[in-house]
Amino acid sequence: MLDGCVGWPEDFAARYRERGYWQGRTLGSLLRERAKAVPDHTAVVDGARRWTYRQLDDRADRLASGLHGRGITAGDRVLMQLPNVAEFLALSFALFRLGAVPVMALPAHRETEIVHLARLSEATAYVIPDTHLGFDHRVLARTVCAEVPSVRHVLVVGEPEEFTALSAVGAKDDGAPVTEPHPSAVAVLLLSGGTTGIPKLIPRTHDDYAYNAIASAVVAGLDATTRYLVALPIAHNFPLACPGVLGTLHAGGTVVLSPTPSPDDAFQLIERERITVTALVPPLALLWLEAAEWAEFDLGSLELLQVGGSRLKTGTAARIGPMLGCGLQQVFGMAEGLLNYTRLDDPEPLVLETQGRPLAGDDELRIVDADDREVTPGEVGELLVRGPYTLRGYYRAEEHNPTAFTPDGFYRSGDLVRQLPSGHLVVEGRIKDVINRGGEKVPVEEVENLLLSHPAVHDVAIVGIPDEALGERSCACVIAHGPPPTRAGLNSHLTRSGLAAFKLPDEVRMLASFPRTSLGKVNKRALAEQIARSVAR
Ligand code: OOB
Repeated sequence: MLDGCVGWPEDFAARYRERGYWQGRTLGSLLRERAKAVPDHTAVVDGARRWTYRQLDDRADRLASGLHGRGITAGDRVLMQLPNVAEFLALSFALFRLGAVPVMALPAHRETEIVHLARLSEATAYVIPDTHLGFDHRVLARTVCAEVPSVRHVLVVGEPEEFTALSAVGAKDDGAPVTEPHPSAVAVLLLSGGTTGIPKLIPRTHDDYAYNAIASAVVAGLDATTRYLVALPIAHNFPLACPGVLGTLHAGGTVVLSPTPSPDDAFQLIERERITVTALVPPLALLWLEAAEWAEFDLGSLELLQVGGSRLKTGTAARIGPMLGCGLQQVFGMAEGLLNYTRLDDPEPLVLETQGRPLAGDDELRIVDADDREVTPGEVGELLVRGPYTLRGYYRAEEHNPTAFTPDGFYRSGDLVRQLPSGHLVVEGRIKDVINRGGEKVPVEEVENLLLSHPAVHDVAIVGIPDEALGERSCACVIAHGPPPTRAGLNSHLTRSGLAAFKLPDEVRMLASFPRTSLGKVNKRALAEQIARSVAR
């Protein structure tokens, strides 16, 4: 395995192979097989561009060989920050085939996140759009090059300025032969939404991620007639592989890319491309429900809407079928691995009220109390998990791993759940210090540390407060030095520090002191309750 990764113990690996979870296939080969079987079928639609399976496969091959010709080799990390464009697919498959490892950053990330990810992964290359939603990624690339010496290549989709156009790679004779990686090698590094401290990277192997996508495609009922709309950012695990893009391509269906998840873009594409399935986070599902009331588009082709990323309210869940005319699948997943799905033939109460049951027979779940003792079945506890597609350690995180995993290899999800006799889970809360803004994860400690560097901030604690649309929003509680800073002042400090906009506090409160635990730590639960009470008033 890639240096800095923790593999599965040999007996587990043998079992996962024997039981058919790990089939010894690479992600690159999934596309290759389909391209042989249905070369002229449309694989991807991006605006007016339509690529067949053969065209996508050829582009991936040419890019792989062109990148290799430029010195990018197996095991190299490539920081990818692309929006929902067809090049994302060609490049991902090129890297899978080359054995180079994409690091899946989101378009919303800024200097803080990107420099951290580039450094942590010692990325050789950084791949960006020229501009996206008014932001010039080339400016950020200059900073990344100046700060992170490992970054030798910047590849640009669009106008490259002093960098290299992605379209120039593999276009002429700059190629070199490529050998496919081993299926047990790391295929991709995903970003964790759910840990304390600075964001972590999650190694996913070809074997485990192929299982993730293929088994998910079965559970979501995908086949060659599937037309999957990528509405969420494509680099996120949910639209990428649950079953998302990889599952759809494996099934021989068509992937349609929406530039944004807004009903304005998505509804038009659903009608034009006869979309059958898509995935959303709860606040977007709510927005689509509202928009569907007045929108004049024909959404009749839609068969299934997957919703996950944060807790979907039962009331919202119940409106999806009647309003959008499609089935609902709740998904409780994590980039670290474990996926829970409600099944297409589950009775309605389970679909509306639970977050699904585990994907794999060999997903081992433990629900434990604060002392790591299993709770009585049906009681709420922290979810720990081990299985054929759940990581055994974060990338280059030797210090953090012993607290993130049990000694016998269970990942501590930080989620509070209870399990029904059917195996379905209900997510009841969490103990990790993350704010889940409707599926967007705000790593609290990262933001708190940046706020502490503001001269007027003496101490700060960020807590979540209930929000009708998002489920929760973030509130920064500040003890000031002298004159209190304003929210605008603090947010511009964070923006100047290069933090992604979705992490900026939604609210700022000035306090004289924080409630503390007996050990002197900020009692965040008490603080959150105090703030929620004052909001309610
Ligand atoms: C998905 O993945 P991540 O890595 O961005 O976030 C994982 C965390 C979970 O640990 C949990 O705290 C929360 O997001 N979460 C949910 C949920 N789905 C995820 N909380 C309540 N209800 C749900 N349905 O968010 C993700 C990955 C794959 C598929 C879907 C979502």
